[in-house]
Amino acid sequence: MQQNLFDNHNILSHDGEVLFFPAFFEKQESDFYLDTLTETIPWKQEPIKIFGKEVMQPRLTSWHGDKPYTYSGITMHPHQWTDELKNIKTKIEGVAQVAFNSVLLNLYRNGQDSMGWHRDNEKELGGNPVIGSISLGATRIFKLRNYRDKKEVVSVELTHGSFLLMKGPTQHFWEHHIPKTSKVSGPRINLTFRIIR
Ligand SMILES: O=C(O)CCC(=O)C(=O)O
Ligand SMILES: [Mn+2]
Repeated sequence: MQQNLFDNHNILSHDGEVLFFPAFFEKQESDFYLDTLTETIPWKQEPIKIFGKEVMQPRLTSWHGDKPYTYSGITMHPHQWTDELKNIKTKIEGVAQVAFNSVLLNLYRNGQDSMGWHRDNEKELGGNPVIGSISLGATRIFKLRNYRDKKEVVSVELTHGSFLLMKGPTQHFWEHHIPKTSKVSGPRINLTFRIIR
């Protein structure tokens, strides 16, 4: 049964809006995107600056869109849109009701690759960023926690073919991350569509 893509509840009870669509793409389409993106994206391991020191990110990345993007002390120069990226973008825009102009791709090679706590609050994303996030491959846990007290934590399992949409004031009040896990050995691809002003 196709779920109703417009009738979805907010997984945050206050100070933000995060919608989760577990079966956004069917299995066959998800498998196709996982294989094709694995092969066609120019994946690279890039350094970031943490307290002025350069360290390698624990995952591979690629940036696609019209403009460069700077975060954690590095500037990513854009690659071209591929047919698959354009098709995914069109489909999520129908639900998000915004026009994305860029996408950051992350490849977590196994359970030891991860993403630290952060907010997507670079100023070129605007005041209330809309971030559309597709997951393919191994299921990983996505955690959100209240930025101030760090105590209130919300967890979501990001399954193959799922879509997570963050909007409203979420990036002001909540930070998010992908923890390491010993339970996962396979790769996961994440696409976070963004609007760069
Ligand atoms: O892998 C994910 O689901 C999260 C990625 C993320 O937070 C980011 O790229 O900013
Ligand atoms: Mn993020």
